[in-house]
Amino acid sequence: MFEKILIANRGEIALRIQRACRELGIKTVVVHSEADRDAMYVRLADESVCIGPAQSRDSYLNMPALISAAEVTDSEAIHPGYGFLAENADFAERVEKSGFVFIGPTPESIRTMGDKVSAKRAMIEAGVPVVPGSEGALPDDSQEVLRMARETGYPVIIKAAGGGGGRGMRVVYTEAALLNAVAMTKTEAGAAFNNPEVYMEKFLENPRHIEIQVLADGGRNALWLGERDCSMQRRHQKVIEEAPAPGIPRRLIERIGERCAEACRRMGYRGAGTFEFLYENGEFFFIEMNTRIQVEHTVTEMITGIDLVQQQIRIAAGEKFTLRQRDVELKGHAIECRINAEDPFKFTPSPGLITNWVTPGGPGVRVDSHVYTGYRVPPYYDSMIAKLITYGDTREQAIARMHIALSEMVVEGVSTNIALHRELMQDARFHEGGTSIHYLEHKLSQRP
Ligand code: MV4
Repeated sequence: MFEKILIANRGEIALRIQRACRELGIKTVVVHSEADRDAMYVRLADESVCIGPAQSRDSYLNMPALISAAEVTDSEAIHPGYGFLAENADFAERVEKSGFVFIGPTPESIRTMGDKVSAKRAMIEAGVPVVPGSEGALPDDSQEVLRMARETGYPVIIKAAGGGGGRGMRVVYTEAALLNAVAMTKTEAGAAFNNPEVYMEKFLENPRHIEIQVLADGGRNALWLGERDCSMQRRHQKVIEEAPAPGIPRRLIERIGERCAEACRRMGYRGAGTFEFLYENGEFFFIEMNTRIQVEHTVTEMITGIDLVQQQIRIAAGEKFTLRQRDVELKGHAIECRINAEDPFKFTPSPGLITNWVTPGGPGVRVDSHVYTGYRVPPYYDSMIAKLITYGDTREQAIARMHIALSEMVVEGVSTNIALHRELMQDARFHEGGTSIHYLEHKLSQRP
């Protein structure tokens, strides 16, 4: 096992990784920007290194500074967390070339999945169902593009190969609008991702967003750890996630999960990963793979009892990965509410000093947060300040516990979305389960 790991991230995930390290007896180095100097998790680390000014590009995205920090502290491995450089294949490569272990997949896997066209191709080869469409980048021949769209059937969606997470896409409803939309998406993609390649998919109008968690050792042992429903979102920001996904037949999910695990074996995938699907009319369609630990990994931890961050570290250290599919038991139900420091109506960030912070507790309640009374939420980064997770034997119990936990929670000094979460815990459609990716935005648009 490693003796010392450098954590190349901030906020709650930096603390989450620190906790996993502590349990494994690993010393931690936390890097921080000038804006995060006084954070408690920085003080709690065995060592800390300031890597630059507040702006992410000068600190958390500064590859030479991160690698120097690993060198001067004699760290053996780097955990990238999520966001920042977590899915940057060049960073993973530079980490390895500098003699450190990157806690994550190989640069090659990150690169393949980062290109959504090559990711889709890999899934087709592995027998994972994908959204029907161009099965590759769109050709230059307009007649051919028109023919593909006719065959796919309108509406179609044009997506940038270098995009993902909602960036670089355009929906097309008519043939008259197609070629112009393709040209515009290509131009934007070239500018934004340095890759003008685009592809075409059938546009699914009212799907759910369901994802499968995997863990793999880079060889033949690859497991899937159930699914998560992440449909409750606004502007591509997830708001609530839960596991398992309500109302989807178990045998269907098992079949998809097995396909994902098999895809990992074929790719030699190493570490934790997530296969994202759209689910509509009883069918799964792959859209993207995330090659990192995700914010919502917690709900999977709650229903499996498996510490995913520890598993990432064990796999990266080359420990024999002994977990087997039959050891993965999905039990109970977990829900995560992302608590953001934001305006409850306009959703604009609400940074500032937290003058009072009281977190809930009791059976089945977990709070992942780096925040405390007297903490100042910096204006430079993501506005998420806590993840509130509840567990129950049933979905109803998890919801009831979440509603109580939200009532117990006190945050003063900054605005938050706690009231929205409380409203959602009493929403009839949420209680039914199975709302689509458009539900929250629709509900918000109906507000007085
Ligand atoms: C789609 C889609 C409908 N049909 N693809 C948005 C984020 C990116 N990961 C893929 N996205 C979508 N792809 C087809 N063929 C609808 C979306 C989409 C979406 C997907 C997941 C979660 C939230 C979303 C919000 C709007 C659109």
